[in-house]
Amino acid sequence: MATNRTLTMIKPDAVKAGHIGAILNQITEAGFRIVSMKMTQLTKNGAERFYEVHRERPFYGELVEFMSSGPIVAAILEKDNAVADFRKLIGATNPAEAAEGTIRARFAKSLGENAVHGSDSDENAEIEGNFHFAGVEQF
Ligand code: 3AN
Repeated sequence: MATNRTLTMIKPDAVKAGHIGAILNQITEAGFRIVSMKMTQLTKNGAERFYEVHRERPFYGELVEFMSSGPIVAAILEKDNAVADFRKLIGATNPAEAAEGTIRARFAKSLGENAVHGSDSDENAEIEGNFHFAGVEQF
């Protein structure tokens, strides 16, 4: 069980706005090692599967449409206490509530288009990492 790993996605809004480099810089400056990384685009079906846990939430359809609307950058990140530390680095889900200097405070537009994803548990980090990357792509 990879308890020191998390999965991030730089979402379509932040990719479109040209923030890939700045976000990756903030992530590596905070001490995360990049284990795997790729630029890709989720299909609608892929986004539905990735966000399966949110299927019953009212924003599920909107979330799937948005996440499959353009390219993303997916990455597995490694650091002690990765899941919790990364969620601290990205800030609250709603950028209006995200602490100053966090990735969402700096780059996110709205609650729905909030620049980055971060796994919410070690268990989901492993599932989400394996969703995007084969074993031989995890360095
Ligand atoms: P987080 O990404 O901070 O873990 P979750 O897991 O509650 O937040 O939600 C997953 C994603 O669903 C969020 N990143 C956001 O893009 C979207 N989302 C969450 N709440 C809403 C909402 N009320 N309206 C629209 N989209 C939402």
